[in-house]
Amino acid sequence: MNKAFKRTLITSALPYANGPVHIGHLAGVYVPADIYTRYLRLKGEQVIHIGGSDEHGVPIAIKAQREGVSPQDVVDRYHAIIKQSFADFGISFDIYSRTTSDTHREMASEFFRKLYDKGEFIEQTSMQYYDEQARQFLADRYILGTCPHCSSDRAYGDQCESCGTSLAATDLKSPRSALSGATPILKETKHWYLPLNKHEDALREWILEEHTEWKSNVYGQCKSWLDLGLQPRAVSRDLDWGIPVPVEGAEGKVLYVWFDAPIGYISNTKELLPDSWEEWWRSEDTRLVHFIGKDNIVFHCIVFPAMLRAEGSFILPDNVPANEFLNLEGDKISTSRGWAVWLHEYLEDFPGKQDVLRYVLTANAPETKDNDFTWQDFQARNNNELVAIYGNFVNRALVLTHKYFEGKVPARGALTDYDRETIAEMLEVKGEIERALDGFHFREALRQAMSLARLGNKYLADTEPWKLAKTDMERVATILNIALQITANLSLAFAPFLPFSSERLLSMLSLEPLAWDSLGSLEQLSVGHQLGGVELLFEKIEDEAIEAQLNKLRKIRQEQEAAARVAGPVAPEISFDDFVKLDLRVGTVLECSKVPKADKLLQFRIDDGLGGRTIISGIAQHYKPEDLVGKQVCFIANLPPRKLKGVESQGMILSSMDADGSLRLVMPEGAVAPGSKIS
Ligand code: B3M
Ligand code: ZN
Repeated sequence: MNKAFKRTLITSALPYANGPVHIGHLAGVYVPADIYTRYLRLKGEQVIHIGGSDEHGVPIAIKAQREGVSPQDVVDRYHAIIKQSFADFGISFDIYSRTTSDTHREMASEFFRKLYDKGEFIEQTSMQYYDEQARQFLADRYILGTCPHCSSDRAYGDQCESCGTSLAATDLKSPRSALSGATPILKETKHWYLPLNKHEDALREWILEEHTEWKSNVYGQCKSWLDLGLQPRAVSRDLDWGIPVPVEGAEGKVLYVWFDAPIGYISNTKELLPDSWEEWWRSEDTRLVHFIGKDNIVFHCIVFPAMLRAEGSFILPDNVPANEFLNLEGDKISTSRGWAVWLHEYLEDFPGKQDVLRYVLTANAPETKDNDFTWQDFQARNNNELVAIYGNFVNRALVLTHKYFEGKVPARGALTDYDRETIAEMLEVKGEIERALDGFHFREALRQAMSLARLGNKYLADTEPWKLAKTDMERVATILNIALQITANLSLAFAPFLPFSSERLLSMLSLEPLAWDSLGSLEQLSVGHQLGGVELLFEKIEDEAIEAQLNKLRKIRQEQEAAARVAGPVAPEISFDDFVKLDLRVGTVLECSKVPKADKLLQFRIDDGLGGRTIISGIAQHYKPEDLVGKQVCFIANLPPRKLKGVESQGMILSSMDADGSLRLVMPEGAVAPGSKIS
């Protein structure tokens, strides 16, 4: 770390509190942030790790509306789940708060007000859709309409989910409000914009010249944004969920979620350290590091720094080690499609195996490119690395010491050349891990920690102390002393990565946590020190457990495919005249029986209010005829008659079929007179 810095402030992206967190979140942001924080803490540096839930924004408001609850209910629910998942996985935040806290509302309001008073915003009016019935402006997601590209009638104001095209709300044909169904009107609205262009030159110099050390994926994205030229960005929205714009005449307007969320880092620091938070945010000797996913780069490297510059009293980030995305079994993780491994579900299926997931996600972290999580790789890394190398080595060292020396650390005698080589290699690991972690290369750092376990494993396999027990106990003592020192060093080397296992290993060694500086030392355990009891550090994961996870995913995929089949693409548009040509009516079933020699057909006699008619319908596999007598059904009354199995059918009964092939008749919700028209 640069000498000029006295303390490190680490932030992790604030996840939206509209769903639980999954392995993609953990791999991209929270595990690396936690490794880094634990590493600095072990080194005795001044460090805090700030986290919290992002609780504003349109998707949360929409979810609440769909569920018929308040947005606060939604965020209360998911904030609790997310917070618990992070705690369960050992993500060691110094604070995990939320953007609905009073401290945050106040901080974000004051921030906005200061920029407003300094004249850092520009005000602009634009035309936006307004729902006169609901009396509010509509965010893009609140506007539905017909997609100009694929004619799906369920396209949103920002995107058509049928064909994937991104849209402007005004592109939609026949727009309607998701709130009331009314056709919205275009109405003038005023918003505050942060003129990013004003900060462009300063940002260009700060990033492109002064931060060439940033990860290439981050640097590259910033460069392309800057090269395109920056535009003013609206920092307010017409919405009733969020922090009110603290300006007169701004009723019904709130801060844009991406304006308030990053300020959450500051608010949460203040909540944690009410008396000294400013030292962490206003002092040039604080080093600020943002851990985020790649979709948040522009906000953390351009928009938030521009806000901070406009405010004027805060430091800018020193680094933003953003990761790429983690895919799951070859497919993009998607909350809405349910294609994810949820952290709380993982722990139900693999209780106590937090470190296995932390290990796999780090070993396979999407540091420079998108990466794939597969259950097979998860199993292989557990069985072939954690169990077969790390766990096996530790277990042998401990069990042999218990067997030959009653669990007391034996003394080293004369060293062989091979011993010395092993010890020298052990000493090198510290520098290698540090070099990797200082450069945010977490995979490499973990690989180095594992190389120490490999070294130990090889050392025992090569020296075979169990074969020497009868002939040369002094040699056995030396070997086991060295093996135990390696074991103690492993608890330290892995501590940032696998905190739960390190803690268990320390308790097997009966040791207090070690200081990072001692990593590689041959004096971690003194001669005669009594070890604790031995347990398995890692367990093999059997094929059945993996198969069960794969089955879960297969089921999700089948459900998705079925849903896609059922919904299908929308049929080509018809005119209203075409629709009214259909004579749809309700009738009462007078009689119903099976058609002889046809297993699928039922014959109905329907009271259609016009003297009655016969209809044949292919639903015999779904209903017993006697159950339908007296029921009301819907039918098309003006189809030409056609003969089926010698009987003339005068119409068609309406039904609907699920993806799994189960069929239900369409029936009026309450009784209506036979022959009533459907419109
Ligand atoms: N909630 C987006 C996300 O979860 C956003 C991050 C805010 S960080 C200040 O990806
Ligand atoms: Zn479309």
